[in-house]
Amino acid sequence: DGARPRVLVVGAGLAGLGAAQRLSSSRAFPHLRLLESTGRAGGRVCSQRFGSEVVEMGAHWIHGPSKENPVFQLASDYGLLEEEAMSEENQQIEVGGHPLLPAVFYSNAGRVLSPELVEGVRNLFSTLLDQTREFLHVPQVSVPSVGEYLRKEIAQQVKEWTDDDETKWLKLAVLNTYFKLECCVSGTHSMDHVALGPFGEYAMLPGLDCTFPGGYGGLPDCMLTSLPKESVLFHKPVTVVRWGGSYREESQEGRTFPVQVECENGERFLADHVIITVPLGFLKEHHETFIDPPLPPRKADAIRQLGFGTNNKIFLEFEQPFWPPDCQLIEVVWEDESPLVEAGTDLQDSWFRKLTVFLVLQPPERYGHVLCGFIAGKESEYMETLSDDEVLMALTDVIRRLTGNPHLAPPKKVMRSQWHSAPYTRGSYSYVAVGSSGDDIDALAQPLPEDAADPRLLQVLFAGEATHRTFYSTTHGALLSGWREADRLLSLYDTSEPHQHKPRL
Ligand code: 6YU
Repeated sequence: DGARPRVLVVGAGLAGLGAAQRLSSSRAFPHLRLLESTGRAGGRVCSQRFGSEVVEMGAHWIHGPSKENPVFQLASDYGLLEEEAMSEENQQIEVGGHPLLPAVFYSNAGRVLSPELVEGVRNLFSTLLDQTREFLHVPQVSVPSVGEYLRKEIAQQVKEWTDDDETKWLKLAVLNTYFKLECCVSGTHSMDHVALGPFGEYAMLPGLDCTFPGGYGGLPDCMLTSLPKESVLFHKPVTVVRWGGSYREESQEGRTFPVQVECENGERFLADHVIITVPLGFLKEHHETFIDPPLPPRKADAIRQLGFGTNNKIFLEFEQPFWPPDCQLIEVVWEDESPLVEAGTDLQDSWFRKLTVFLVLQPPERYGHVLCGFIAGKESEYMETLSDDEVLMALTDVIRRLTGNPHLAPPKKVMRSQWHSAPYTRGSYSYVAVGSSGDDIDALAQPLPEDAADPRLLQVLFAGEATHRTFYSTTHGALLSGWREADRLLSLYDTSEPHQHKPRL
């Protein structure tokens, strides 16, 4: 066994766990180690207690839960989903990435907007957004970003609107809410940062997005328990991955390893292969020192060019709901805003304006009256620097304005994610930014050395959501990327027994 290849996996998110699970199901890799910087598995899948219930600080839904979605399949196998989510009927529903929930639009003028007005604007926005996905094979795009395309089209349309001025402004204000919502979906500060040409490459699967009744974290937990206990090491932040070397262990005379991974506490691990699954945000900050010798220029460029922004959640618990009983989504409209007018940049005075949507956690019999607000971009990063009390006060003020009730009782509890400050994540998820394309995703996924004569000489492999060309920014993209790299290694070594691709349940 001593001669069998040694593999290290860095990061115990879904990509790392998926890779480790697949490798450990083959006898070819008895020397497998998973190094995780934090004290828990799951990474950006992160369920936490909020009072007596569990809420999601990271990934929320299974996007497109249907046969082709490996997260859905695995979660179903582990028995983590509700019957309804697994029904054939639910699997066939096509929502195009935006599930429709019963929503109420509140404006900062203290009024609820007419559903007819909102519906018309929503249809317009979703038609335009669909158009932005049609530029994939167009050689030359007229504007570089999704945001600029949408604004150009809106500016055209406005000229044909026959409404009175007040209605026109209101419609533009609602459109602006949709822009901010889209920033949350793409995890970006502005849709002007999201590249237009490649936007249609992100693939959507059929199925009505569903959640995990016991928390998303059940999935990484189950995956973790299927791994040999001694193979997973927590609190092991890797500081440098050295490759192309010839490292020797005292106990293993004669055998040399090309890879040496060093942790913050100085501990070192030798390997034949390492699969790196750290988030793109971490790589952006550290790639120059994290990998030694440094990455080839093409790969370093990909890391710089691809986008990795922030989307955070803010949970608020109320004694009494201020929203109607059937409402599942609260959307916030600032009547003085328009996508055609540059927004103010004063974060301190207006960060909360970027928070555009609150999800009402369902069912209320279970959660009580809990809202989950989403906020993306620089405003979200600024929010991370505030105290809980400051966030609570600012949002109480917003909600008082929305409801027109200056005496509305403040939420009794607040909790939020802080993904940009998280040292081993540095943001929320990736997007294809202006100046980059799907080729950069593939370049990032390319193993090293690039010119390996024999694939067995591949030393550094890359997985993680940002390395999946069509499913980036999702849990299924992450899981598939981990499997992809495990399969790459499995294919290099003759395994006498057929691979067991089903995880041990
Ligand atoms: C999804 C959803 N979802 C909301 C929010 C967030 C994300 N996503 P990990 O980071 O998990 O693991 C890496 C590990 O490495 C980690 O444990 C680190 O601690 C460790 N590490 C780092 N450095 C290390 C070191 N030096 N040494 C050792 N270890 C180290 N996805 O499917 N549904 O609803 C959401 C959402 C707030 C933050 C999400 C969602 C994204 C997923 O969470 C994410 O992709 C995966 O969990 C990542 O797994 P991983 O293993 O790669 O990394 C058209 C178009 C537009 C395209 N976008 C549209 C899609 C919308 C995406 N939606 C997201 C929405 C929400 C609400």
